[in-house]
Amino acid sequence: MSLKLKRDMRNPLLLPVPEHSWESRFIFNGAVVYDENEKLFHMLYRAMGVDDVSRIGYAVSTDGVHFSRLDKPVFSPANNFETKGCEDPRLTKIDDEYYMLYTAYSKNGVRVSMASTKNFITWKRYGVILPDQDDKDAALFPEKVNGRYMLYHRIEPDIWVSFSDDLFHWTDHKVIMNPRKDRWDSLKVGIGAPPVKTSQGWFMLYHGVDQNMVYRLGFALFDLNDPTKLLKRVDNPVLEPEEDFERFGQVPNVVFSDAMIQHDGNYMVYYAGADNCMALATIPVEEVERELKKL
Ligand code: BMA
Repeated sequence: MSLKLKRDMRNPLLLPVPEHSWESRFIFNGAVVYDENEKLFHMLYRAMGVDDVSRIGYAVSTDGVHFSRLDKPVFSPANNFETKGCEDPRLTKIDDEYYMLYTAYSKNGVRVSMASTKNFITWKRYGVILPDQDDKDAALFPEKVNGRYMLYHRIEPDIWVSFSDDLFHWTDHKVIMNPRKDRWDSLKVGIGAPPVKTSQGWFMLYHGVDQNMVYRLGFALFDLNDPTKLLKRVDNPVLEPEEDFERFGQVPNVVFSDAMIQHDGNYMVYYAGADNCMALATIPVEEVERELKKL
């Protein structure tokens, strides 16, 4: 049996809001965290409106399905690296602070940038944190591994890892995962959500792109003590564009995720359909554990 994510019947969960000029056209690629104390799901999503610049909007939910949204963006371009937008947030809680890695987009290309918040409204901005070259799809580990912070990022076409002692200075950049020839992830790969720590290893959701530019999602497992070491990779995609809202939109044939959380015995994967709207798909944790053991 191959692992498949199950779509929520209420998809799509969030759509653009025509009355809000900053999010009137597309909303997608949302980061989601669940706060155990507040019992709330917090979402930061990428929004595009009349000026084609990406900003970050905020939504909150008690059940992970019905979200209430603010009518203004909570994070907008603020420097020369971001003139074309702040894209694709990924959230990781470290101590009592949420760190957001995002793509800063300008005429110079894409760069990995970082900001942090405690309330999703007010921010500390740290700017570009990785070397000055095209780089995106970055996600922080939720804890130090062997005494150092780690993040995954993507320099085309591979997934890379970098290390830091303080979260701000990143070194020892190294490739950890490549595209696979003649497969659904043959052109490029990139991290989906920040990796989740499990007893079997660091569990990773990633996206793969094929020669026809179809975006699909897959699972991989990395060594617990050395997350530069790829242990297993599921053969087939766990989600691929099938529904109309995934096949038609700003960019056709795309399922793209920035968020996977463990909640009530399930992995909840928040993903975007066709760079257009937000949706949810889930899979029982126990099923993933069982199937990964067989690989
Ligand atoms: C990637 C990113 C994502 C987007 C995807 C599919 O390169 O730009 O924001 O969802 O392409 O278009």
